[in-house]
Amino acid sequence: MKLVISIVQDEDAIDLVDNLTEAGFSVTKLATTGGFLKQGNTTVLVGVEKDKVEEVIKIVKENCAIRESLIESEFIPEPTGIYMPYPLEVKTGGATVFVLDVDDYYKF
Ligand code: 2BA
Repeated sequence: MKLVISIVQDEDAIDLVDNLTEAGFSVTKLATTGGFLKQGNTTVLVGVEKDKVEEVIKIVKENCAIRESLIESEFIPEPTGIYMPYPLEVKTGGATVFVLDVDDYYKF
């Protein structure tokens, strides 16, 4: 048995958990915080048989792909003196995934 641990952005977590659940996987969702940015993220735990790991990773990839979004950054002064909003491209999404061996598994 394997434990797939996926650290994902909060905005991707709901769809990810829904799709994993619909595909028949048992899922635990933890509210976590990244050590570098100190911002909230979500850690999703899925215990599965070895032959199902690829399917779990595929669902994570589908729901947490890195994508670019446009946000409006600070207002930048134009030569005319008017302050205009300046659109900025930022990357969102993405996942950090660990696959661990599970020595023992009990349910009481
Ligand atoms: P990512 O590498 O995509 O990591 C996103 C989040 O995944 C991390 O949040 C952390 O919660 C988790 N994570 C990533 N690698 C891990 C690992 N080896 N072990 C345990 N958890 C892990 P943050 O720590 O807040 O990092 C957010 C983003 O900041 C990272 O995105 C990376 O682009 C950057 N980053 C992280 N540590 C850095 C460092 N020491 N120097 C420069 N940039 C760093």
